[in-house]
Amino acid sequence: LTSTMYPDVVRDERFGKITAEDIEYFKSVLAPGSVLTAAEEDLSGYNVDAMRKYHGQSQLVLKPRSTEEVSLIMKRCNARKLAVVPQGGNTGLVGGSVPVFDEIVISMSLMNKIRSFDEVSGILVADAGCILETTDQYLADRGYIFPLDLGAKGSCHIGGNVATNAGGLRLLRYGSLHGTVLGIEAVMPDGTIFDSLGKLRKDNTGYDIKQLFIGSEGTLGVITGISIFCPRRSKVVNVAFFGLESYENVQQAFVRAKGELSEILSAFEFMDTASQEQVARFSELRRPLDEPHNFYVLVETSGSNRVHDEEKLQTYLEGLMESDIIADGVLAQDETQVKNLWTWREGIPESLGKSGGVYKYDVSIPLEELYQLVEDTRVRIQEFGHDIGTEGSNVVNVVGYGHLGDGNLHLNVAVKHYDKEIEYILEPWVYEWIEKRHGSVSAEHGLGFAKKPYLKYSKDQSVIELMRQVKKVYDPNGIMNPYKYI
Ligand code: FAD
Ligand code: 2HG
Ligand code: ZN
Repeated sequence: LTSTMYPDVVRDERFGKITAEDIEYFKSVLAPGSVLTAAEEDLSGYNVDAMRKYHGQSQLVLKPRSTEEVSLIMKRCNARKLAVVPQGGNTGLVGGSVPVFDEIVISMSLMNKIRSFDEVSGILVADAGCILETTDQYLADRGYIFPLDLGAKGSCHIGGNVATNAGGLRLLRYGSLHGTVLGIEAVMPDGTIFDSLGKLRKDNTGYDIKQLFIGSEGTLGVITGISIFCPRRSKVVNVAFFGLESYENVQQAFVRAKGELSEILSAFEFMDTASQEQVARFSELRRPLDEPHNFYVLVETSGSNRVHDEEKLQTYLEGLMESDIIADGVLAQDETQVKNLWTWREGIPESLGKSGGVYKYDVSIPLEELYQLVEDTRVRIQEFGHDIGTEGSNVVNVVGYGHLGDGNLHLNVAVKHYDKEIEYILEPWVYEWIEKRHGSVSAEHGLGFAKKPYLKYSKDQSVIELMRQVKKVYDPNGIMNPYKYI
């Protein structure tokens, strides 16, 4: 079997094919409604990713309700060498969450219970299939916050977040999941339950095996539960949005934010003018600033004393104005305005998705050169005879934005429809560009199917070899999320 979608990839014939007996078995061990077959249901939603770029051909979706059920599924799959793809909210952006051929989708959506929450320590233990926004709301009601937030919060699962090691909008403040996740429960490919669901902030007892699952993208096992350290929710949140004329100014504003807002700084996001025009095309909201600027920054502070926080932010903005670092700016006056300003940042991926297709590059680059990649990409696209913009048949929109505070650029190249010619102009050129600067080809979205050929631009061969060995130890039959990066 070859895929019409991926002509260069061939189905691995070592993998078994699903039989009527397999389906009977799954029906016998799972609750009614948990076994979805292509013969009886439309499985297209499980076979296509959020960008509608990657399409699989799975004929079977399983929806376990407990860790024991996942274990029974995996035992059978391992014995029969049936390949599987763990799927969370299916919001991943690298084609990792959908099958390539006929892999079984293990959807975690019915494993969505909070297991415990300690209101003194702030430690939450929950099923992997809990939706991020719902989990955060549960915590908000108790005065706490989930230490990760991102635009896909309404659909993505906390287990999916851990599996991709998602970064998001407040990594600058709350740190990486490698620090906040305290424990993981997972089912190994042979059905063994890996129980490392500890609730300790300090535990130096040898190798920290659970770390391997964070960012493993479904290639080592199925994450079924997590325990995570959640901070207190800040009582006062302020947002400022300002316009700047150069990337140099953006960096100056960042350095000052760290110095002057220091402990209350919770996000520093930057956006270029093309990204804001794209949001404006589809938004009913009034633009935050009247005049156009080359760059925009959204700064968020989270603290506990309104007078103190507002004074700090006001002084910071006035200082930037006086030094001609920013050209114009606004401060949100209430919660609605805070939300509206965030829309101009969080709404970028969705608005770009409305263009047709988007080539996404989620990269880490030393800050000084971060925006240079966007400019060089525009030049390259034009050299190949395309116009930059949104109107016209031959246009390509090149947009830059991202988590500046983390050195993470999102370069998005929006096209009317996915087109191999554009892809070949950009790849591997973008990754070679990154390699020269010792950056990362994946800052936060992972590798999945999309970046499989490009790992070598960021990781030394010696490291890749060790990764392969780890994969072999954990998953000797290679049934976990095959054809992806490892
Ligand atoms: P899925 O998409 O379902 O899966 C992603 C990967 O994890 C797959 O390889 C899958 O096999 C694996 N996986 C999922 N669940 C499990 C499990 N229980 N056990 C083992 N493996 C599993 N990412 C960021 O880092 N920062 C952002 O700011 C950000 N913003 C986004 C905004 C939008 C609008 C969208 C669409 C995506 C965004 N993302 C962002 C991408 C991000 O990776 C996902 O949103 C999220 O982390 C994936 O969670 P999910 O539950 O949807 O996982
Ligand atoms: C964000 O920061 C997400 O908005 C998505 O990581 C970025 O779509 C993208 O390229
Ligand atoms: Zn991001």
